[in-house]
Parts: sequence; C-alpha cells; structure tokens
Amino acid sequence: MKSALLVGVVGAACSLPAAAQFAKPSDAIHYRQAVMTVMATHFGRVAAMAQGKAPYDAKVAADNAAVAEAMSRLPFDAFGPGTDKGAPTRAKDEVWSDAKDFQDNAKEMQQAMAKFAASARSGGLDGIKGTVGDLGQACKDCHDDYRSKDPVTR
Ligand code: ASC
Repeated sequence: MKSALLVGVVGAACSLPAAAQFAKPSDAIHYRQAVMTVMATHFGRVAAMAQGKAPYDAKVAADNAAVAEAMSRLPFDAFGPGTDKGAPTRAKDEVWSDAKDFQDNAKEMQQAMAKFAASARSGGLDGIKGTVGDLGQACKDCHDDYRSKDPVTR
C-alpha cells in the first residue's frame, strides 16, 4: 500500500513540466544529487546481497529495489537548461551538449532498473544476480561519459 502511494506521488511529480519543478538552478542540482544518493543507497543494499556481502532476504530486496526503481525516474528532468551551474556539481558539460545521448543513457538505466526490480520481486537471489550486472554497467556507462571525478563550480 505504501509503495503504491509512493508510485502515485512519483507519477504525479513526473507529469509536471520540468521547468516548473525548481525555483532556482541550485534546487535542481541538490534535488538530483539527493535522488542519486537515495537510488545508490537502496540499489547498494540489494547489490550487497547479490555479491554475498549481506544476507539475502526476499522482502528486504524487493522493498529496496522498489525504492531504487522509483528514484530512477526522477533525476533526469532536473538536468534542464541552465542547471549546469548554481551549486558545485559533477555533471559534465556534455550533459547539455549531448543531451539526447545523455537521456538515451538514462532510458537504458531505467530499463535495466525495471528488470532488476522485477527480479527482486519474484526472481529470488539468482534472479537478482542475473540483473544486477546490467544495471551496474548502465550506471557506470553514463557516469564514465557524463560525470566528472570532482565537483566543479562553473
Ligand atoms: C552505485 C553507485 C554507482 C553505481 C555504479 C555501478 O551504487 O553509487 O555510481 O552503483 O558504481 O557501476
């Protein structure tokens, strides 16, 4: 029930025009950084099970993967024009100069995330082991191209 509510709220937020969501560029930067942190935290808890670093628990895995999946839909509207500066950010210039490829990378991650969350709901530990690699690779591919090592203040 709670996760159904979360999905509803997230869905409503996603249907708002991107430009209307943030009062100022620094709000968008802090928002996307917060979402990425939450996504990585909950993804990491399930990935630890796949790696044998945490005990496998089907419910914990499914709940954490559901949060990560909800987060995966949120960051990319927060990379709108003009949000390259306003607060320190690791987003490279290419996020805006190659915006279409950046958004294509985002879609690939979201698709890998959907498969990962589905496996956490019903695939058992072997299911998670079968999807976690593609998701981690999608995260890495995008970070390699679009995230700098250190934050920059433009
Ligand atoms: C994480 C995290 C990332 C990705 C990446 C996967 O948990 O913080 O940036 O996964 O390491 O390759």
